Amino acid sequence: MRVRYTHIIVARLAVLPCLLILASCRPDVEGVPDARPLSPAADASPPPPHAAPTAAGIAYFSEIPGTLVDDGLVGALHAKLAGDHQSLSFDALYSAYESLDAGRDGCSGIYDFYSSKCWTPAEACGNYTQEGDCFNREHSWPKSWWGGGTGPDQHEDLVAVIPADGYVNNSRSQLPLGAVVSPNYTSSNGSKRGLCNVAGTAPGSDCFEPPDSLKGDFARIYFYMAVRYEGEFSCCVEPAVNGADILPWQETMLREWHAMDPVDIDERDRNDSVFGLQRNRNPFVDFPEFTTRIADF
Ligand SMILES: [Ca+2]
Repeated sequence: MRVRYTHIIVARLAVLPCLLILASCRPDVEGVPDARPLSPAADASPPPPHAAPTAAGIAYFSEIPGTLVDDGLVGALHAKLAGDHQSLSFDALYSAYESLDAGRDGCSGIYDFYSSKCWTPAEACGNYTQEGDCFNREHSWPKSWWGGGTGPDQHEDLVAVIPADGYVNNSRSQLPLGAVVSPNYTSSNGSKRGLCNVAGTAPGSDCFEPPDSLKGDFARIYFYMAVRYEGEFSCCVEPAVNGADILPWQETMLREWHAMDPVDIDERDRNDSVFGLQRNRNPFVDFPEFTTRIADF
């Protein structure tokens, strides 16, 4: 094993100033054009702190040295996440969803990331003609971005393949995440599709924007994907990514989303549930400050 044991307290002390003043810990993005802020309300006051990691999260990452940064940290996290990963079958995701997110936003069934619907297992798609008809398994990092193959483990990765309304999912298709101006579709949970309003995107291109309360969740899923599959995707150059590398405009925006929508208890508990099924977990949910030690995803 390439990593050595270091007590987790070292890492926790090292990042304490970051936890206290999160904004000051954001990486230097000098030279990148200004991106649109999330929303005036989100800009008005500092966000609440991230939820503390669970005991399972602390134990899981305790062997990651607190001194590692950048490629060293990415390499150590990649080795652990890939080595521990026990993929479910794609078919098993539906039943896995039943044990995730219980109680989130008042949903004791299957929590939907693209709409406000709270689903029962029987409502899995199926055909749909409108929002609310059924839910399916959405690759939040679109599968076309790695060439569409169904081989392990990205195609059924429980961190990133999320329950989502089939109609809204189809509406997003493979659009990159981004702030939207003048949406041409808005779902029941406030997800929007329409013209991108983010510096660095191609003129006239469309984006898909989750509601503010989920922006950080998506950012952390993307950071996980970049690390878990670092060096594993030989395809493709897309508007937001190149292989498993997140392009600068997208990364700048996701880091803003990560700070403005901190980890809450629901997201943290979901990570524990994922770990129970898949045997790996999202490090950026347990330790949001890991992002300050990685200059480039
Ligand atoms: Ca959130």
